[in-house]
Amino acid sequence: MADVEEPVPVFTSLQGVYGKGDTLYEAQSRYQRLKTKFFETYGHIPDLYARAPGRVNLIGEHIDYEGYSVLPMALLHDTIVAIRKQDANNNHQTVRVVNIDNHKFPGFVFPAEPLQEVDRSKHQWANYVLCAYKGVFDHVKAKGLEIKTPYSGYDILVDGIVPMGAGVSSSSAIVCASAIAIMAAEGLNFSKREVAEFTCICERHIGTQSGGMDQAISLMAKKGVAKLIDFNPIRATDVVLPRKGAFVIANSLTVSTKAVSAASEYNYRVVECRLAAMVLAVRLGMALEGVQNVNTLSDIEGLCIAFADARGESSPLLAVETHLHEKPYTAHEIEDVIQRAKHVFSEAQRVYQFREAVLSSEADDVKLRRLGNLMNESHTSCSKLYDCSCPELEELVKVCRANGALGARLTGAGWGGCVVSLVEEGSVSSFLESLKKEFFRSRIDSGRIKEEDLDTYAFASKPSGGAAILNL
Ligand code: NG1
Ligand code: MG
Repeated sequence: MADVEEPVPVFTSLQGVYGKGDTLYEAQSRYQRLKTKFFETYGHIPDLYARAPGRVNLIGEHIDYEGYSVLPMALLHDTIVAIRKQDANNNHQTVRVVNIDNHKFPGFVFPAEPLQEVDRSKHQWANYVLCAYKGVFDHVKAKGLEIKTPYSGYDILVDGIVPMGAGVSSSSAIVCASAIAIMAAEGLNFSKREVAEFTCICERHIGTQSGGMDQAISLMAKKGVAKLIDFNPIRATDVVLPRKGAFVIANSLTVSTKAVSAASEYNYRVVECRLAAMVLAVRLGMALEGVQNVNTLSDIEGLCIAFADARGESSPLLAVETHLHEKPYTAHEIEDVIQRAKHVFSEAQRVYQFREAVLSSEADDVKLRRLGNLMNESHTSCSKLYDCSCPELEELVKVCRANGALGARLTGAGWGGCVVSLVEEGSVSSFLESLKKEFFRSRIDSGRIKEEDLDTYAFASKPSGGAAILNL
């Protein structure tokens, strides 16, 4: 059975999920605290727990929603959820959602009604749980399974340590963890692929027309390897990274408020890409009935390649150059659209080049340089062609490169959030020291962040494992 067709794993202890040593110890105290707080809040202990990790995307930015493969790895940072199904004899079934940090994230009560709409006009953290709740039952319904009424309610407690608004997918961590918790509380277990698909769809109720990278890696991650994620259908292939390399994640401290203001930027990009795809389809001779079904640039890649091949070249970029510049669209009118399409096609190629470099038999240091160069090219393309960077990200990328990063790029949607750098394993601590001096020091001195929190803003990470249900 392919990995993606396996059910979401169920563990009876933390050992299978978290590493030994400090991390396991920290995990133990987090789960213990969750249990205690659950009892204090609801007067019962939870039925079960679920966890889902955040991720860092190594390469392949803003191309998942265009149907192209991406290459992320899961972080150890995760969201954990404790859940209990409310007693069946209670006539007032509700979905109660509380956060362990209830000062910052106040609790909510929703009616136990899985078909309710998510109110986008009020951006509140518990909407992510509501999306998951809706997603599980939309999926149950889509499968033709019976949903018993009256609907059962749940008591839910959430503890997330994935940095927020940082492009490392705190949103999908909470959606995926909540979804598998509700699924398990209902006695259901769908395959990782199914959960990845329906959580991608249900997270869109937040308001962004996102692709499926974050949910897919959160569910399909495997300890020690990054994953090449393909879409339509979702597949996940192990990518074993060179041992001598390490990835360092550093936060630009500019929040990428994608679910609020940057949502429009993100959604514009989705629309611009669709526009580019439709114009290219028409230009390349597709019949109008066909054009209606064109949604993404990957839908018309075949046409682009056929066109380019006829000219003796084989890149979809040639079709972009030739066809998107022609009248009646003036270059000015369509400039953005051309740039977006160029980014998507070239970024899609870089993902495969990255994977090829990883698989090549070259020495580790040669490999690492190639990977670093691809990451740098990816950043330039995001910044110049896709226009999803910001001054703080540019500054941080520069600092990373000047201090030994073999490659450094924005990760996640951009417009703020984190930079991921590839550095040699042996120089991780000196690299972190340099970032502290050259980027974070002034921000600590000005009181923007606290020195003791620095390791939540800059850290090295190895690929960690995927989402799991825990019967502790
Ligand atoms: P972040 O910014 O990490 O939430 C978003 C999308 C991804 C992908 C990246 C850009 C969501 C849930 N995720 O990630 O699907 O498109 O941007 O590559 O919106
Ligand atoms: Mg997100």
